[in-house]
Amino acid sequence: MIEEKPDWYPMWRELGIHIEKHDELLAALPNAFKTIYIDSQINRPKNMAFWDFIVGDIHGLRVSELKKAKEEGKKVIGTFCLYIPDEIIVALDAIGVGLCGGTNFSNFASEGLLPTNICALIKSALGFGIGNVCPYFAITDLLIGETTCDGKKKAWEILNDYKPVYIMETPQCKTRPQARAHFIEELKALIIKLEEVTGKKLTADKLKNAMEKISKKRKQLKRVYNARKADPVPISGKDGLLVSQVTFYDDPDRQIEMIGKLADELEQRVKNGVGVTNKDTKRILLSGTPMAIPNWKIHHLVETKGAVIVAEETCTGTRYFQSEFEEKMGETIDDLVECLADRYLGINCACFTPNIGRKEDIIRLAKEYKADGIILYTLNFCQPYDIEAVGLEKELKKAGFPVFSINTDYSSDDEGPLNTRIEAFLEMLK
Ligand code: BJ8
Repeated sequence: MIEEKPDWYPMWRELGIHIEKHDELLAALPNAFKTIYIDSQINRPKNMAFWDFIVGDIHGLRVSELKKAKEEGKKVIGTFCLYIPDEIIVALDAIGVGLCGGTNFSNFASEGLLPTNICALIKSALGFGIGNVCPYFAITDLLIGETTCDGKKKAWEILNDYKPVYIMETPQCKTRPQARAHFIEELKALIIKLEEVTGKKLTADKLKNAMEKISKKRKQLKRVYNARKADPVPISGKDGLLVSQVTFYDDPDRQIEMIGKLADELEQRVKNGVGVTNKDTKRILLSGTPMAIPNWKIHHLVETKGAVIVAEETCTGTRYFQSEFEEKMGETIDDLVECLADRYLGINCACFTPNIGRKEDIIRLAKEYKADGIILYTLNFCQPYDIEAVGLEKELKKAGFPVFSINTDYSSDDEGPLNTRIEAFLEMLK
């Protein structure tokens, strides 16, 4: 499929992309993908061909669709956090694109703008935003930031010098009634901002339809994750992660269809006892900071050592689909916004305090997915997840799970020591 790609250069030039840097990026990605996905895996589900195509054509088909939609008058809205509801964007006939960066390739553009002790995700996202190497950034009409962690909060101020950025204020203590009330007001303010940008008026019908559509996408992804509870596991952790990563920027209708087909195949595999590894392979639950595409580092290290990652308690994993709408969503915009607020406040991100739900989630998931061990994964300099990892390690061990904490970034410099430590951890698992 990669050989059949049309010539996308005119489109990239039109978007103002830094072609030389972009070529370097696109030369590196297929090689990494081939090593990590094609050469090191066996018996992959046949429906993964769709995701292979999507990665092979990462800046092609989808970007051309976005460009066409813009020519037809639609707006493209970039987001960086799971707390920004796609439902509102879709209901206003706009297109949402999740933009976090998962590679240090773009750091050349953010160097000097940020202190060195900032997490790799922020450096990468800011670099992509400023360096004109990412057509998804280039095509957006508006970026929506949020007040989750301190690093992101301040990064939006820098990004705002290059692109229009709207900040949504997410509460810090979400369990308080006044925090819920404030979040509802923030959602309403977001609606007003997006109405202004799109030139469209939100109606209850449009919002309800969008909520049903995005909820359907989440439910299909949940089916894929549910299949990963089986032993032998029907899909690798790498492929499970890739499916999650792509949901952030691909067309929601296509995602519903393609994830649905993959889920059908996986459920059939489970019935037939077909796996990508042998039964009784060591099973790992990974929990921590999100892994934006193409961050496949830990999955590759773990899975080339004969173990398998069975789930990710991350925003590019179970947090994406875990919390769902109440059955009765309501009929008015006010009802629906409340329903949205409750669903989104159910996401257990370390930026919130207290965040007791995350510990409960990890223990529940470790049991449901029959994990032999838990890896707590933190990007260097991510204070919220790093601090939570200290307490979580103790609590999870107390609950009987072997735990291994990893602090790392996007570079390959620490792969040697990490390999040794991961090997030692896997060996001690029963
Ligand atoms: S809901 S996890 S997507 S905030 S890794 S930038 S926290 S310093 S990404 Fe996140 Fe929303 Fe929470 Fe999810 Fe800051 Fe940490 Fe960096 Fe992070």
